[in-house]
Amino acid sequence: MTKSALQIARASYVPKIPTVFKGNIQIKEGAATASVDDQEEIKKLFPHIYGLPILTFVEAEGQAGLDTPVNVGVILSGGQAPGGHNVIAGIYDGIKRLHPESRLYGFILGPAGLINHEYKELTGDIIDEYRNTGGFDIIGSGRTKLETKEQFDKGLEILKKLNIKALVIIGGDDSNTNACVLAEYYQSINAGVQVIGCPKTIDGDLKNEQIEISFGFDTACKVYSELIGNIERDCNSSRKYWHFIKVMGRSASHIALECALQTHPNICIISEEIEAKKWSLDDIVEHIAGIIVDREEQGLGFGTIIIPEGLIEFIPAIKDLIEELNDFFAHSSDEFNLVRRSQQREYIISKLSPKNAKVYAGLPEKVARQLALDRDPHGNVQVSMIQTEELLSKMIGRKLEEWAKEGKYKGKFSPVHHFFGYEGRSAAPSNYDADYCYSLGYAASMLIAGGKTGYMASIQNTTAPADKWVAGGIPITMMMNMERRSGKMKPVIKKTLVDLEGVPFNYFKSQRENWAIETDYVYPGPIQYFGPSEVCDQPTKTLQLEQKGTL
Ligand code: FBP
Repeated sequence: MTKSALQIARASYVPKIPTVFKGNIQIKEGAATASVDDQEEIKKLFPHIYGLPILTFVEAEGQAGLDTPVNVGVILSGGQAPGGHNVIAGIYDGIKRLHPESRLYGFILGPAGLINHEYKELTGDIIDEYRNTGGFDIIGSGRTKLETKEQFDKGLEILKKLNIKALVIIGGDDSNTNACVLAEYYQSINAGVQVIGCPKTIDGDLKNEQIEISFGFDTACKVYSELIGNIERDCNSSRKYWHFIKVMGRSASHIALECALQTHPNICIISEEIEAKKWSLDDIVEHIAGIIVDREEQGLGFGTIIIPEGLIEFIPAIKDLIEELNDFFAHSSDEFNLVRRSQQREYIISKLSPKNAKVYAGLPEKVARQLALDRDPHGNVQVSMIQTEELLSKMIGRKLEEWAKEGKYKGKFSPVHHFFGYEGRSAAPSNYDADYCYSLGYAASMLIAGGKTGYMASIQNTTAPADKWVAGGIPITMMMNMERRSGKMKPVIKKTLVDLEGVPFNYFKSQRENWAIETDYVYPGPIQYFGPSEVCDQPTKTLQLEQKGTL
């Protein structure tokens, strides 16, 4: 593999870790826990792993290590997120420290690798090639949903063959939900395999009181913010374009909010607020068009707008429609696939309730088609395929034309579209993600040594210097509630959306009117890996506001 000079220099970066990892470790157990909601149902579904205590690692006296080696399997699940390779490096170093003959096996291309028995041993040489690098290419990732007993049993065959005592599943809320179901199953049949989860997703929605951030969010937001800053500078130079920038985040608007906090765009839409205010698509269009007119009146015929990828699903009327479409496709996709493409739209309209049929019929052809595309394996609409940025700019263009006829707008509206998603998901991890991920992996190995299952590795207090970070494990059942998925009620980890009462959103709200008119752009520049800590080690603005209340 040919490497750039930066890659070579970066390979020797030693992640900063909590002090507790430097000595011998003991596990301190907290009180029994309960799920975040629907306690009775969750308890019934997870009788063997429900109510486990929160675990914290503390320094211990005596000898570290295990008497016998421990073989561990690892799976990367779902979308890429910067730092995944460091989680694996942390697991590797952790289990080697526990016993030098321990082995690590990676399952290829996500959960499918476990089911299909496709794996490779991750030796020291391989791990060294991937330290501090972006992407998931060390073993690849995939979105196969681990959910059936047949899959679990098939997986167990290869785990037994390789003498694997623990499986680490690195994934988002859905993948960690599946990790929890798998942990329960293996425990119920005394399979002798522990299952540990790790919180991954650039979307930032796998977080709660115990899991303060999912890995990859930090780096991805910094990459997008660099690009948004570059666009802002360009648009402030030519002063003629309105840039519509859609940023990833399947559901929650955490990425959009963080990028706004970093770059001060003229407009940033937060889906959760749209839902709370019950705004229609037309309301959003009028709002944005209104700001465009206000800026035009001050001679500022340009601007930047950040749009969260998941917006469409938060517009109440479209949300209802999508729910009905999801149920429809969960039960009737075979039948639908037999319908000719030219007749599919009419066919869907004929199957929907009158209210949703009307909303669907009113959508532009392209968006209607995008809403009817295949769901992901978890039954979700693939929002990254929906061109919301174009939909909005077209509707805004029409609105401005109307207003121009009425003499309310005199400018020339020239939109430019961008979608930042894949650009940031496999970026080389920032110092924060490199440190956080390595520590998560190391924590996973210590949970394995402690014989734990059904836990997610956790690292807290990450706005403090790394030596003060607090490491441990959180029972996954604690994060669960019941939700409707593909037409059925299922136990799932509760996604955390942007909190409209929270400090980050309220800080943004207090600034946005100013940013709309004043052109107060911030140009964050590229992630820095070498240099002073205040340049290289800063956590996200969201986390700083959440933990310190101020920037
Ligand atoms: P995860 O939740 O699996 O981390 O993936 C998140 C994400 O990057 C979303 O932001 C985006 O909507 C989606 O993946 C895109 O999926 P795909 O990788 O299948 O194109």
